[in-house]
Amino acid sequence: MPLPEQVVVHAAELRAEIERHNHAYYRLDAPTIPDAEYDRLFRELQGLEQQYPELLTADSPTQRVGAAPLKEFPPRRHGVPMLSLNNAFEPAEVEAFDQRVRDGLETIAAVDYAVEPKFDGLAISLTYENGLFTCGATRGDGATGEEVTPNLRTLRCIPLRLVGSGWPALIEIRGEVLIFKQAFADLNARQRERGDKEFANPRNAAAGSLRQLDSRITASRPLAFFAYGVGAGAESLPIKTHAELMDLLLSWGFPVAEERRVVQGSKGLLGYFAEIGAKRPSLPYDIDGVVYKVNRLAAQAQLGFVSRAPRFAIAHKFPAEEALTEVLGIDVQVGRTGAITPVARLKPVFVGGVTVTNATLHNEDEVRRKDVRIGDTVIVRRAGDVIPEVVAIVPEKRPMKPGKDLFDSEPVQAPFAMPTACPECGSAIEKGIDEAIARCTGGLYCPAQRKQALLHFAARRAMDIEGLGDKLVDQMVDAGLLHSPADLYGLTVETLAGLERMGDKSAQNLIAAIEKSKQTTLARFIFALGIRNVGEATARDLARHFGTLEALLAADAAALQQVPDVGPIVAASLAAFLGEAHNREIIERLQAAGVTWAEAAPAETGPRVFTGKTLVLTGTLPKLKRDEAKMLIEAAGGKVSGSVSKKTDFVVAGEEAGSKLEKAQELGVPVIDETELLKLLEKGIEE
Ligand code: 9MJ
Repeated sequence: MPLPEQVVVHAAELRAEIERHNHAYYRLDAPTIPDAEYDRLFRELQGLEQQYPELLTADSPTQRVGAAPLKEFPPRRHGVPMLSLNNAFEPAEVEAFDQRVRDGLETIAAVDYAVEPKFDGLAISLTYENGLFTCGATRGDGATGEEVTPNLRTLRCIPLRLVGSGWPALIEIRGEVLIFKQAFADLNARQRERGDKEFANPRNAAAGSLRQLDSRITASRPLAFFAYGVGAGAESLPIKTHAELMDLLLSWGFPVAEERRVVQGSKGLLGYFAEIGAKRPSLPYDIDGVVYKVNRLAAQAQLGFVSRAPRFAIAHKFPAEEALTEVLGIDVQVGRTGAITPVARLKPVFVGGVTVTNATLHNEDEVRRKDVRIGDTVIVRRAGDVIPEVVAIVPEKRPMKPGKDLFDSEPVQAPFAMPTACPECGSAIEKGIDEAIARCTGGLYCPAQRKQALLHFAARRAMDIEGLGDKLVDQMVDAGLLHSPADLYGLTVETLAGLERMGDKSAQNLIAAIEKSKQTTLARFIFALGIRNVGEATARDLARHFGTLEALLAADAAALQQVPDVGPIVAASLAAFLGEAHNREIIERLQAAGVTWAEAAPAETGPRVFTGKTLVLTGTLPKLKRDEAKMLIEAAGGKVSGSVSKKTDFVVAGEEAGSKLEKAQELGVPVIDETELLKLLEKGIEE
């Protein structure tokens, strides 16, 4: 059917009107029309779009109701990494932060800080291309997240098209998805009525709602969003401060914190902390602290980054919440690397937004120092998503045997004693000299370590084997089917189908997921091996440095320490792991089973392409300001130096480059221009 002009116009009018009502309802909390009238407009637009499918646009409000379920979330590499923030808890730490900032900026004057609440939700990145929302992703590991675009489309407070003007062709908006307190209470009431499981707290509910393969479920959840930053595209904004950035985001249609402000110096920071702390109970959403950011963007660039967090910002967290409860028992848990952790089993208690039934006692010395015994009343602390811990006992409440008077009674329970053998496998428990942590010496012989090693191996950020959960791993290890990760690749549908609660279809799915995991990256593979002290970031650094597994396997402790960020401890863990014949055998079997990766794939070169590299900037770059270029290079792990030497890896030269360019040419240091710099930042260095 041809598309009549007046239909196009009418659809555009309907869309504009619906978005206006959305804005009034969801953003201003001031509905402008009755629900029934809104529904009528919405259905009219839906009807038109059904009749003329070519009318449908990506930014139509009808697209907010959810789309057909996905099979999985595709990975999404962020244009600029999503940073995390360092934390401060005490005023002295805030003062130290302010001092570092002033030292870095070489000023004694009070620094202007943009301050804002710290939303307790989950961080996401929204990509807009020519003003149109095209992609949204979770933070993930900071470099790569999961794409959840259809889910984010359902959030009425996220603009599908930017309003106003002045945005670059491509921009990443950073912010937090959360659920307001009242909406959370209503959601849980609904869950209860339906007999569905209730959510522990708004943060979990928000995270669970956003990670739905079926976006229609997300659409039914009351998710909200606040913007607080920009990733890619920041360099071309006509602004000088973070406060201006927030105003700009607001003008484009994003909700931003009303409580944002600019204050001066550490006094201003602490004053704001006290003010928001007092307001916290009456805020409509949960916050777990406040965030301080150096206001001037040029100053931010000058301060740069340390590791994966900016030096120009810090999160000042509220104190953890505490509650009293009773110790029902003390067990020890065996971790993935054999670490033995004493754990207090507690009478369930609601603290920091969740019901806590276990709390860590950290290690033997801690239990002894705190003298925690069964039957004791204890103070339990939980901060944010940190593991709950026992802070102290309440001595007056300790159960005592009857005595002739107060001074003649003794505790009912003896002090806690660490077992000398692993409760899971019976192997000896050993503690190195000067080590706080005791370890089971059983290695992969210990089923507890084996189970966790397998779960780690299969984890999303490791080999990403979907469907291999803890119940299944427990069963397979107990049945003797799995001794090491390499055994996973010998499993068949028939073997699996014999397991409890495992239908043919689930067995096939799991085998398919295992098969799919064979194609991986070197960084993921190294991380998946579960080597002590080798986390995701170190695994990536190792992959990038060595390029091939063979080179890594051939490296000794000294060669390992050549890797940026690998110190003696990490090098020793790696050397110990690689020195074990059975670990090498597992690696060989995994490769023989077909686990493979593209060597030096761009994904592994990662966004931190300049780790360990020193660059020198000279002349005027066509697009980037000097401090913007510096910030990008530092965000990619590199250092910017003021002078050229033999150690310089690249000189980035612009217009009117002078003596530094000559020096580079003299020393044979590679010279690149801005375009090449940007290309390297995006694609990585081919070495
Ligand atoms: C939260 N969670 O509210 C940042 N955040 O800035 C605010 N988080 C942040 N800023 C840089 N307000 C990295 C994270």
